[in-house]
Amino acid sequence: MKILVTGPHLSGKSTLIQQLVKGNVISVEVDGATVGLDHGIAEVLGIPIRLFGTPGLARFKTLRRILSEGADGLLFVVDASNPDDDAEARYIWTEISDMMPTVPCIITANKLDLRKARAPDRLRDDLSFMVGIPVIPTSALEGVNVERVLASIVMLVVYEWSPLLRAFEEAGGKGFAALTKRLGIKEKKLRSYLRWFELRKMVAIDWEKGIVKLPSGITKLLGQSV
Ligand SMILES: Nc1nc2c(ncn2[C@@H]2O[C@H](COP(=O)(O)OP(=O)(O)O)[C@@H](O)[C@H]2O)c(=O)[nH]1
Ligand SMILES: [Mg+2]
Repeated sequence: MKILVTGPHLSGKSTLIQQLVKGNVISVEVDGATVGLDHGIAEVLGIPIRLFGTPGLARFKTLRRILSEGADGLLFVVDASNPDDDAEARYIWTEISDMMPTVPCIITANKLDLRKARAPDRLRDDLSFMVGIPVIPTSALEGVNVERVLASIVMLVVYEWSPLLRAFEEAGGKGFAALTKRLGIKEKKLRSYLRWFELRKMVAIDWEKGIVKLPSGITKLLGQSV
């Protein structure tokens, strides 16, 4: 699974990714500002989650576009303590929601440890684009709520794909024919779906026997998403 971490410059994206991948991160920076990207692999219930942090400066739009390709979910990091950055947050939001209009998203109201940090409701008043999107307050610096943010976005992505994943869970052991029948699609289409999920490590496939299994973490998350 691939998750894009974006938001304005200095909102805490790199810090958040560092926390989530426990230091195993590749960063490209100059004077502490990410110019290229942050990348690391986190884990939720044994499912590897590839995190890609983008640069937050307006001029890095092309890089954000490239990094957004194939992303299954979005974490949008806002500095809750700094209203001066709201305009930039709006700008990046407009750009990214244009690039990936349909992927599941969570907003983190970061820097909650600072006295000036706005509570999620206050932040919603200031940033109207947040309407209808789940917000989780975090302190990336102190590691508060960071695991919850990751678990929540993974949950949303699994929920997004739950009709297909449920079909794989229920009929995956009976061969591809059972799945094509159940889903009402041709085998070629089924195979392309399966390759897509396999690439994201959301299914395990025995291509010769035509057996599809879900990793235990996915089964668990499916059980929680009713
Ligand atoms: N107080 C506080 N500072 C933070 C938090 N997250 C990040 N920072 C600081 O904010 C600055 C920018 O963070 P960074 O992760 O580099 O931001 P990025 O540009 O979005 O990648 C750094 O000095 C961080 O230490 C937080 O939750 N609380
Ligand atoms: Mg950074």
